[in-house]
Formats: sequence, C-alpha cells, structure tokens
Amino acid sequence: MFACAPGLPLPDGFLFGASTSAHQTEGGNTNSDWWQLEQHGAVAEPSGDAADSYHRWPVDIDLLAELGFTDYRFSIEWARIEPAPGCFSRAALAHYRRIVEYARERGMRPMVTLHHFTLPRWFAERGGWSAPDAVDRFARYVAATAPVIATDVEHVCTINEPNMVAALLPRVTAGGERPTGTGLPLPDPGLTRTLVEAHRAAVAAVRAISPTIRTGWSVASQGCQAVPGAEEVTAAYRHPREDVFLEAARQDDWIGVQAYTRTRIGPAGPLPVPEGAERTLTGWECYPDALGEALRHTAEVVGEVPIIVTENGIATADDRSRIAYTHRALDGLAEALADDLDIRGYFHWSALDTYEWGSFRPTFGLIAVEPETFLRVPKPSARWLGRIARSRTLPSAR
Ligand code: IFM
Repeated sequence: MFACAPGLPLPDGFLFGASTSAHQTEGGNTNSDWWQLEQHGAVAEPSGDAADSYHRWPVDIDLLAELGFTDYRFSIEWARIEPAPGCFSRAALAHYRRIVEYARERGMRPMVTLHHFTLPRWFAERGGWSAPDAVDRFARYVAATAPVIATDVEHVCTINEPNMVAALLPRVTAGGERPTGTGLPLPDPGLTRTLVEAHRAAVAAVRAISPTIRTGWSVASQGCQAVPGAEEVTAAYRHPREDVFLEAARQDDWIGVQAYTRTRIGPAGPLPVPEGAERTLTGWECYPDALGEALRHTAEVVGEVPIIVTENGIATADDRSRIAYTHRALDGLAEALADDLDIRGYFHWSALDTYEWGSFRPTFGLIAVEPETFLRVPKPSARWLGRIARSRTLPSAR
C-alpha cells in the first residue's frame, strides 16, 4: 500500500473530486437515444437501473463527502429536462437543483456537465447533431437549465468528450458497438464543426445565465506517442481527433483533460498495444503516465487556459491496481504542477462502478455498487484517494 507521504501541497481552490454521468448511474433513462439503442440490441448489455442514482444520489454525495472529496462532477440529462421539443420538466429541473443544493450542504462543489453522450430520443429522431436546428435546440436546452446552475455552481462542462462523439456517434447510431480496432476512427468533419458551434452557443447561454460560472468542455486525450520517424504522421492523426477540440477551447474559462491510456503511432498509423503489456478491463493498455503527458500536450495547444482533469482512472477488478495506477497518475499531475502548468483540479473517474456504455463489466469505480441491492461499498482506493483530497497534498512525486 502507498503511504500519503508529505508531498506537493495543492494550490488554493484546487478541485478534488470524482465524476459520474447521468446515463451511466441514474438508471431508467428511457427517453434517451442510448436507451433506445440498448433495447434494439445494439450493445451487449442494457443499462437498466444502472446504479439507481436517480433515487440514491444523496447516498453517493454523502459517501464522497465523508471520504474527503470536496468536488463532485455529474451530468444532467437533457432527455429528462426536455422530454419533448420545447417542453421542459419543472420536476426534472427541481431534481437536479436538489442535487446541487445538497452537494453544497455537504460542503461539496458541484461541477455540472450539460451533455454526456446521451440525447433525447426526439432530438436523435429529428437527425440529432446533423439537423439544421441542432445547435439552436441545444442552446435552448442550456438556457432552460438556469434553475439548476444559476447559483451555487462554479463550473459547467458543456459537452463531454466531443471528440469521441464526433468519432463514434455515427458508428454507434448505425447499430454497431464501439470499434475495438486500434486507434480512434476519423471524426466526421461536419459533426466536429457542429459540436464546436454547439459548444460556443452553450458557453454564451451559460454566461447569460450567470457571468460568474466558469465554462469549458472536456476532451478525451488520445495519448498519441510517435515512434521515431512518425512525428508528422502522429500530428496528422492527432489533429482531427483531439487538437481541433482543444483549439476550440482557447477562449474558454478552462479545458477538461480526460486521460486513461496512450496510442502509439508508427509511420503507417496507430500501432497495437505492445505485446505483453498489462491491459485494463476495457482492453486498453494500463498506462498511468497518460495523465502527465496529456496535461503537457493540452497546455501546449491551449496556451494560457487553465486545465482541470475532469476524468482519469482505470477499469480493474483489482483495487490495488487502481491505487497503483492512480498514484502514478498523480505523480504526473504533481510534476506538471511543479513545472507551473496552470492545473485547477482533479476528478477521478469514476465515483461509482457504473454502466460502461454496453457493459457493467469494466469497473472504474472508487465505490462498488452491489447489483441486486444497489448497496454502495467504498473500496480501499476510495479511502486512499479521499485521504489525499482531505490532506490537500499530493503524494510525493517519484
Ligand atoms: O465511462 C467513460 C465516460 O463516460 C467518458 N470518458 C471515458 C469513460 C471510460 O470509458
């Protein structure tokens, strides 16, 4: 077991928390496009009741607060808030508002994600992001979230992993699962443009709700590493899959880094995971240095924009591996902070074992969820990371 030895004190105001998303935890998200896909057998396993967080969210917040975390990132569900075009549910808005207020009562700062992969069925049926009025409809939804975010919320994430949406959404909605091949498919350029536009419209809508909310979006780091001689190929691979989304954040209040693993690139493109390398339950290479490397790459692209780690973690059934991975990832964070990168927070993915887009098998959670009873059981990693959060000091760097 790693000790929480005195190390690097965190900057004042540093956010230290855990993340979840609505569809992956709430359960019964029946009005969303993902639920629809699940019912049509497009993925191996449906989300069903997920972790039943739609009802058990106070337990989740209580646990995180007791463990020592000071921040909670969660998403609100567009399909619940706007179940039909232009029809906004006061009950759904009040539900999410209670989460914000309760988090504050428990001494936790809520970070609210407005869109985390799932869309209302009606929006998807009308062409989704390809519909001519998609951006306006998203902006109208964002404006309607005012009762949730107008007060007590300091950070809003407009769209989670727009680069994964642009690369994978066309394939998922065509009825296929996530591609399992090497590397990420090339994002659809039209979809990329629309998502950037939707982000800008959402930032404007949030600023109109409250100019004090700090708004950004979270990009999935591809962890691109060039083998010698493949530098140009790597830059060409990375730009449409990552950098274009980072560049779009240059006017934002912060940029979210979500880092898990790496992609090695050779002269002919992405290479398979090295022979014999340890893999996680998602099949990704276990590569904790991904976080430090992603922070440095992001800083190079966005310049002065503050960075928040909005996701980092590992899918494993062995909680000791989770601690080992996270310890090393935090070393990368500590080194980046020591080198004066402007990093304002760290959120672990995930607070709970959640629905991992087609399967419950890859467990990312700090807190286990008993599938029959939904009982929450914090793992040793939750206590270990909570102690670090409470100490406001990162373990000593390597
Ligand atoms: O579970 C996902 C999350 O929804 C988005 N970022 C990556 C996580 C792990 O795959």
